[in-house]
Amino acid sequence: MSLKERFRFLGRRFGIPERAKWSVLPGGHINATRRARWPEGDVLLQRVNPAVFPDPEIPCRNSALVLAHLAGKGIPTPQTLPALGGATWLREEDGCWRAFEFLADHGGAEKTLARAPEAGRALGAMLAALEDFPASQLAPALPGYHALDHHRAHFAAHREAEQALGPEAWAQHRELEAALGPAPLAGQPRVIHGDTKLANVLLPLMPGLEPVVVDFDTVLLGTLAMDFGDFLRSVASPKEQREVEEQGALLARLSAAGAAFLEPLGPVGEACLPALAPAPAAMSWMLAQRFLTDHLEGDRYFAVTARGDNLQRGLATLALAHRLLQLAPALGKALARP
Ligand code: GN1
Ligand code: MG
Repeated sequence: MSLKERFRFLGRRFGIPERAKWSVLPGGHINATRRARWPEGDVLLQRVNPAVFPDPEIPCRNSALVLAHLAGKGIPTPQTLPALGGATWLREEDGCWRAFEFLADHGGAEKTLARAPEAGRALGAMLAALEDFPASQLAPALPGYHALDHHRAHFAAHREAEQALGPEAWAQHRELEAALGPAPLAGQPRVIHGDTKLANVLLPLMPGLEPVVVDFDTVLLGTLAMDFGDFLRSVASPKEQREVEEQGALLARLSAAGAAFLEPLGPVGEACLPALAPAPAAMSWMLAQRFLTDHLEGDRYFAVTARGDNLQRGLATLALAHRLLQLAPALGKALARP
């Protein structure tokens, strides 16, 4: 059965009628996501990828637990749509399937960069609401996820990396390695989202609605620096492409978005400031190595449309990490300003 047919087949099990019109939702690198629309309904159906998540039920369970916790605290969350028998997700041979109501009055924050502070505030509020979530309820969805050492070791094992990157990118990589030190993402352990890119914050397209944070599959015990750094890396380059932007303009955008992110966290954020300034560079450097490793290993993890996509993403993300490293001292100062 083709993926298209699988979506229609699973769609019926979530109550999506034959007459629904389907469209593919692009953007994610891992899971397959489609939207089904008919006069009385609008649903997002998603297959969690078992080639990436060793047990795809784990992210489904973790995410359901966290969504219930957030909803209980009045944080706007995506509405889960159970399957016809009442199950929150369906475990199939080709992955784990689940559905949400499609939020047609919201749009991904990556489409309106000027609204990045709004997205940051929503992420900060979500993190603050996770402070009392019992981490013991979470199972690890991906071994080594957000473990910089793990990704560094995998990348370093590829002797052909230097040649594949070329002299300029290789020099950037070595400079980042020397400057960031052994543990640039360290900090007080706390439950974090784990994928705080702009596209995972849906902003309202009309007045009277609240932003909604989505994609809790990677929720884990991590540090504030990880979610903060990943957010600002995405604000700097939401499409993971080489961007041409004057450093001053970039710094102003990052400071505004970063300050908004920290605001709902109160003094917690302030105490962490020195560790937070290099975090965007560190998260970008880690992601670059993940893309590059996947390229060198034949694109088994991040979806590509053509051979070379992960190399391009990796090189662009590495160049970004290098720019973010140069900006780190100024970013630290800008965030510390009262
Ligand atoms: C992946 O699939 P998506 O786009 O939600 C990745 C994140 C990366 C992100 C970069 C489970 O997320 O870690 O930051 O791509 N998720 C996983 O766009 O590896
Ligand atoms: Mg994700």
